[in-house]
Amino acid sequence: MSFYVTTPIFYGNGDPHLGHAYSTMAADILARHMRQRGEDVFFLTGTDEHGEPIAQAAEKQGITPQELVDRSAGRFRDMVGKVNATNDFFIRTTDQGHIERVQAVVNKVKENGYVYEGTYEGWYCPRCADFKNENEIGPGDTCLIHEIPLDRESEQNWFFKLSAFETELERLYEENPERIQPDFRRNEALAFIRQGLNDISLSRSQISWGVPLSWDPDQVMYVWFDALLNYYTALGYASGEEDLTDRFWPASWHIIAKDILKFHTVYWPAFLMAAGIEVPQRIFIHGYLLMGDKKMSKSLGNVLDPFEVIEKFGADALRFYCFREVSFGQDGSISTEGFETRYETELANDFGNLASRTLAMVTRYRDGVQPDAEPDPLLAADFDGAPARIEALLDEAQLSQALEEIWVLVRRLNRYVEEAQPWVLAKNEADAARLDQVLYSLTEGLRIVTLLLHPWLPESTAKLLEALGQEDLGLAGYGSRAGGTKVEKTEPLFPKLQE
Ligand code: ME8
Repeated sequence: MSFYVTTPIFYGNGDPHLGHAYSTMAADILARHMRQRGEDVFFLTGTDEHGEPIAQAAEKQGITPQELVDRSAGRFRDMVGKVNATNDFFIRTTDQGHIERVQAVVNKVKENGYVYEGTYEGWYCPRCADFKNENEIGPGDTCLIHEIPLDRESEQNWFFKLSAFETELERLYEENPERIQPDFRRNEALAFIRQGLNDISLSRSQISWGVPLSWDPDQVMYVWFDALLNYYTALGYASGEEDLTDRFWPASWHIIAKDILKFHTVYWPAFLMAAGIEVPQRIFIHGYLLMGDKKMSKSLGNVLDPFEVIEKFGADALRFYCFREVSFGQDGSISTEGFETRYETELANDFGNLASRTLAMVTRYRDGVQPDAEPDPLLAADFDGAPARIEALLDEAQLSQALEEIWVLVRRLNRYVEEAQPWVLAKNEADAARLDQVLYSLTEGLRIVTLLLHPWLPESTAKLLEALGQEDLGLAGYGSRAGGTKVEKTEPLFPKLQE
């Protein structure tokens, strides 16, 4: 089965921050998990490089827009690597391959009769690149999101007949509620659609930094359509030779945050319908990571720097913390103190110690060979069906619930050590068979949780799996590997923090 997951493409006029890293890590967790299941995976991320804010930022810095986006694409690519994301392609909307395909799709939308010429008159937020409806306007004609004055715009341009898709969109989500997750976000999308949809500008005439319309090159495409189309165009040229569209479209999941819900759940499927292209299967809308109770944002100056965290603790710790601390889908606060607590108590103690204790005992009592014994039935009940449960949760992109289920097993193994007391059994030759069983079961349980944890903790689990003599990453059930494998001790996976 093919599995195609995307992140938003981030604005190429800023620096990557933890919010961008968050969506990237989320998509990567799903991609890695699906590869473990043997699926045919494609994972896309990239940068959104056209539009007014970018042209303005470049002008301020005295450089060309192209120079500006070249620099920031480098920084975003770097972020993707640092969080250890395994994207298959990094799309830039200034790629020639993207531009050509955007033009082809928009021509199709026009051919199909959904484009007309008109005058736009209304309020526009340059930071959102969004035309605002009455109920999206704050006091004094300001943007509710950015709290800046809106521009009154009046210009002659091409329109997209969004209104023609009202009924079809409503039906899409009523008949297939799973398409937008979590459920409360689907209700938001439906509420927006049911208010009635106005046609929107498809092009802008006062901006030149964008994709020109082929039938009217004085106009550039409205940046949101250009940007949204990345998910589709990338498949056409990402691999160089093979066109991957048939293999991966429609996307399995678009991962985004709530700020861009309307664009993804309303504009995007409508545009695809107008072009006669299948709509994406599912959209997961996560919340915001907040510092205290404030949104993290560059303009508010309260950004927790993911690069610093990774430098100090490694990417695994960040990947773990974000999905453990904040339930994926909800808003949630993060903090340095919270991070340190989870690092110590959960990564270093619960998981790190379990791993080092287990490997140390097998080394000490059984010369580093996992004994061959029947799996202890005491653990079987807890591990029964565990991979299938995690798979089912991850099919719904429930990243935090899946992690919690795995953590229950990590804790169960720690309790098992305390209950079984291998160090007591080791003192008495008569308990040798029982010690074999305990060490077999513990090592086997550790192998299962390590495989399950791999998408969140790719680096440390890779080390641990090597120490466990486990070569492939395929998910496995408790008791599926017989004993006899040589294991090795490891350095602490999550070293204690130095003051
Ligand atoms: O909107 N918490 O780009 P953008 C969690 N170019 N996620 C956050 C976050 C936070 N505090 N802050 C940002 C754009 N994000 C457009 C997208 S897609 C066709 C075009 C993440 O650079 C989250 O994924 O403003 C959010 O949707 C995205 O960054 C916005 O990135």
